Amino acid sequence: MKELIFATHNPNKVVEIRSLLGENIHIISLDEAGLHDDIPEPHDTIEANAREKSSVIYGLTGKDCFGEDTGLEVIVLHGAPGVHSARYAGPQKSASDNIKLLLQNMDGIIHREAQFKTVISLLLEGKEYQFKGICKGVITLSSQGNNGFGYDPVFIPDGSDKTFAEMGLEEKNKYSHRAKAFDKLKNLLEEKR
Ligand code: ITT
Repeated sequence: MKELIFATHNPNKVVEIRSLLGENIHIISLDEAGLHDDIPEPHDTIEANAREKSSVIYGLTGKDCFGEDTGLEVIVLHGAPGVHSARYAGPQKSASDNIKLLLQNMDGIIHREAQFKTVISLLLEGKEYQFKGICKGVITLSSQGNNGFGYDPVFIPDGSDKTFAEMGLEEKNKYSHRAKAFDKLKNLLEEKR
């Protein structure tokens, strides 16, 4: 079975990715690998931050691994919060603070189109592969639903009338940026088997 370390400290991402990758790929979380330090996200693009996560962990372990960075890009806010999505309302990385600020900044705005973008950086024997997944949708006027994490309560993907936070994981996986990116990763690993 293929083993990959996942360079994240977000347990919600680990749950989602285990459900997406199935039984032939064994995901080891950073906690399980005994790696507890924060990984910096110093760059101004999602692609570069994804690479930072995988290369830091590869440098520490020498093992095959991947990181992913995700941003919510709102058209009328010129792509914000984008690469700054995790710390939009400050370094505390609070989902409720981030949502509050986003809704405040979109107060009175009719055009609420947005997209989630996920970029995965996979390092296999030190060689990098990147995969992107985009999910288009709209930002709601208020929070709806209790599932998921991050901005899920305020994002309705195109093709649905529910926010991600009103969906179970299986339903979110039908639409999500993360599912699209990880399908591509899965295909590459299949090819290499
Ligand atoms: P790691 O860097 O440790 O992987 P993180 O939570 O900091 O975890 P990101 O920098 O990729 O992850 O996330 C940027 C922000 O976007 C952060 O606030 C997340 O909660 C949010 N986010 C990421 N994926 C999301 C999703 O599928 N649905 C809703 N919000 C999401």
